[in-house]
Amino acid sequence: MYQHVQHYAGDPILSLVETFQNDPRPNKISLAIGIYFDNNGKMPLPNSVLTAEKQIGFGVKSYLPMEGHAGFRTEVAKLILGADNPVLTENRVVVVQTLGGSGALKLGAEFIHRWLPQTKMYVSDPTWDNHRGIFEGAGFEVGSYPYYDANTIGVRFTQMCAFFNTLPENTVVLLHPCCHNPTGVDLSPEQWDTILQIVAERKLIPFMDMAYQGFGGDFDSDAYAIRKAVAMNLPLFASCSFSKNMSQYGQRVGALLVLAPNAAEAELVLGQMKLNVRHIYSSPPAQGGLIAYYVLSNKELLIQWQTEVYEMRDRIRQMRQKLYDVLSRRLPEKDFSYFIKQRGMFSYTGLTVAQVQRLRDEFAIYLLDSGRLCVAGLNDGNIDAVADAMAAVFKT
Ligand code: PLP
Ligand code: TYF
Repeated sequence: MYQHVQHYAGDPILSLVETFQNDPRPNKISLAIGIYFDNNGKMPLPNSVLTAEKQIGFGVKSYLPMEGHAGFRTEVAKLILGADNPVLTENRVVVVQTLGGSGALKLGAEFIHRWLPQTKMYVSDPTWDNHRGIFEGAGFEVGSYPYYDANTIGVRFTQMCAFFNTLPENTVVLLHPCCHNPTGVDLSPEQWDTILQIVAERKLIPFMDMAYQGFGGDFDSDAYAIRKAVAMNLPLFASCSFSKNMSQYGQRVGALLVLAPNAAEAELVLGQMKLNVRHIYSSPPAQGGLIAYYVLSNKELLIQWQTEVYEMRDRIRQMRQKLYDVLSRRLPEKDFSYFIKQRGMFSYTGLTVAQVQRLRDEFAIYLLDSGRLCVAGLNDGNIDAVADAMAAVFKT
């Protein structure tokens, strides 16, 4: 009956995690998946989140509404747009609690494809693999725009601007407001100003996917591009995830925000979002939504949580510095400053596929074939081994 079903080769990142798990070498090190690990190599639960979990407890949770927990939706909008953002009182920001950032992307993609059916969309070259899959799954033809420059380990900004300047009205451009996955290479505020000006002039639809708020600069500066797009009154879609910054990976906590031109249209958009949710999974998970609501709505817990995220961010920065220090000492002729300029959990290392393969085969160190390294997987116990091995393969 199912013989005709096409074989699925597996997700490249998740398959590599499996290969790692089956690797018998005791000294193996995984820097492949995008998960934050602490200095002991463990996934930490922030104390603020633990406090919230204890308060919420294990009792029965009823269904949430289709659009999610009302308090969560209000607090998320404040976190992303800034608590005093004037649009918050204009009732034209649609907020839906979603199944992680992935769910927000899917819901946004489905909505745009259904109601603006002629649109094409573009992702950065490269981007998180799943962006393409999610948008193609919603019916989009997905192209890519110039982004990463392998020669400078920076952004091909001139080419990116030129490309945006060719796009027709209502084209969706997927942007990473902070901590670009997979490269770690972000736009500066000035570059955002330029790009968003082009987005406005050409009447493009910016879809900002923010899965790492708090890991780049701070919670406010990481949301710079989103807030600027709101200030410019662009037809913004924004997805966010609490998987990493609240360690809610398995609880599936995220949100989709849409800026509508007015309250009446916001109501229409929300209605269709609810309908779509109803027809796919009826309502989002209660536990994770309540946890995030509890943290975000309690002033002390909010500050404690943000401080805890900044500790994670600072630990990642220390690992970047250490990697830079060791590699620069070992190979003084090479400029490794990109390791400290990149932001967030990931670094495009500049390693070739062959070099990545050598790291895996000879040193049991796992990076993605693209050369992406999860800096948050480094710690005081493994960084010397990783830096030594990288220096060895960089030499070849
Ligand atoms: N968007 C980006 C850029 C990501 O890196 C991720 C997760 O790794 C997601 C979205 C998905 O987030 P979630 O795990 O909450 O679905
Ligand atoms: O490492 C990454 O970029 C992500 C991590 O359900 C991830 O792919 C893994 C599983 C999942 C969502 C995100």
